[in-house]
Amino acid sequence: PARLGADFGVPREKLGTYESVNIVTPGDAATLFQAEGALPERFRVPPWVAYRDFRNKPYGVLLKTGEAWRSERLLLNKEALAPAAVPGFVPLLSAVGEDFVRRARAQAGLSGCWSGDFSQELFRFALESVCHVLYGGRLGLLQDFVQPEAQRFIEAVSRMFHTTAPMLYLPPALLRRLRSHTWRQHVQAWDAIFYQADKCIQNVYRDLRLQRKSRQEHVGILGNLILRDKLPLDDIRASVTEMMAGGVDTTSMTLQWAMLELARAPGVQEQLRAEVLAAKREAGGDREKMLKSTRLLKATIKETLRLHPVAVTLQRYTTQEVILQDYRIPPGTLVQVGLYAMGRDPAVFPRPERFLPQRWLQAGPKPFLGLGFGFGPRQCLGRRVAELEMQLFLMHILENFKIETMRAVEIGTKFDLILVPDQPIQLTLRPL
Ligand code: HEM
Ligand code: 2DC
Repeated sequence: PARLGADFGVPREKLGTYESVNIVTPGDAATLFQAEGALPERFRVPPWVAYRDFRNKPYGVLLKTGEAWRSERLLLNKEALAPAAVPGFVPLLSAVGEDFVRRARAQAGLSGCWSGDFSQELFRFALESVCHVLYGGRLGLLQDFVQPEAQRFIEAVSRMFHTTAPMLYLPPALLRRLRSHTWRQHVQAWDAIFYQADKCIQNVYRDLRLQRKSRQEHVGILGNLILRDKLPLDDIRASVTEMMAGGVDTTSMTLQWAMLELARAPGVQEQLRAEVLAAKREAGGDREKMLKSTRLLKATIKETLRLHPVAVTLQRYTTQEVILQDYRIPPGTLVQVGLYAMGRDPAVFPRPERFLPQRWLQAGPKPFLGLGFGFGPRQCLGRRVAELEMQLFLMHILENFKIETMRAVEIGTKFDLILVPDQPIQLTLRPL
């Protein structure tokens, strides 16, 4: 069978001009990912490709394919994903977490607690964090005065995601000819993203050239890439821009969900706090050491991403025939793993509606269950940064505050290209 078709009865879905096969079990995900070769490809979001073609900008790793993707990705992995990068990241990310706590304490000052929708605060926290590891310096977004430029960047990323969704399944050729309101807004959003990222990149480049920074200082992921001199500067810029944009809404929304779940499960919150405080006593405050003995903390993030994945699906184009649910799927088929659906399937996760980080700590293998960051060589490039950032944030918060939620309303999920809460999440931080 060379093509998908009704005569083969393949479970398929048509999205505009795109056809895909959809799977929802860990077993099928295992089959799919085990058959992926050295150059895995996912669905390339057409408006993102169209923007770069329109403005004649190079693709970063997010949109590159084939060998060009692989060689660049391997170089980026060394700086951003390798375990060897962790000791460098921990102090940088921990410092931003501490600043958030300081700010929260100040905000709690008068009334004794800090309540509200923390989205904006968390966007700033996330941007400050990712910039600290990318550029090795601080923007100062957790101060009282926030640079309007940083604020514009944050708004541009949200607008970029938001305007992608309605154009998601239009073919790029059509998109380029489009002069619609949505397309123009989308172009504006990316323009703002590239403009702000370029300014940050230029600063680092200039400092390095003028040797304003000693080699001892942390030069950041960007500085290391420039000093290594193995990638053309234009490619470095493209991927660093992607990382800066990819580091805002993803971790901030996940942290918001994590805090909501912990507020609704005070027992879990207490257990987690006990783990963190015990780890702190043992490690004498050494954050890197603490991270080695906080299993429940890691499980909490997995559990949060199970119920609230950032990506509604993972996708791969098959390169060889695979058998899924007794169907022969030909090479070149777009297959989607329904991450959101799988996370809430009682056959995969018993009592799926319950927030139970402990389920990740039970004995036995858990193959292809924790897929929040994707899988294999094409998995999330920012995974290490994101995990450390979120773990350190939650550590600092739990050491200092009780997390409460004011309302008992159910909060749903909506698709804004990434999955986000369908209404504002109201939280309270109460100093311990
Ligand atoms: C790709 C999730 C944070 C940069 C991805 C993918 C997922 C994902 C599911 C697709 C992986 C695949 O196809 O197997 C997440 C989640 C995050 C997060 C859940 C946080 C909670 C970040 C951060 C950055 C980032 C902080 C930047 C520092 C990227 C990039 C790619 C990617 C560049 C494309 C990689 C490639 O194609 O080679 N992410 N992400 N992400 N992510 Fe993340
Ligand atoms: C959106 O049907 C729904 O991590 C589509 O940091 C399939 C699809 C393809 C690629 C996914 C996308 C969905 C959601 C957002 C993801 C993206 C790959 C990377 C991106 C998951 C599921 C994200 C958020 C990156 C974004 C980096 C960008 C800002 C430069």
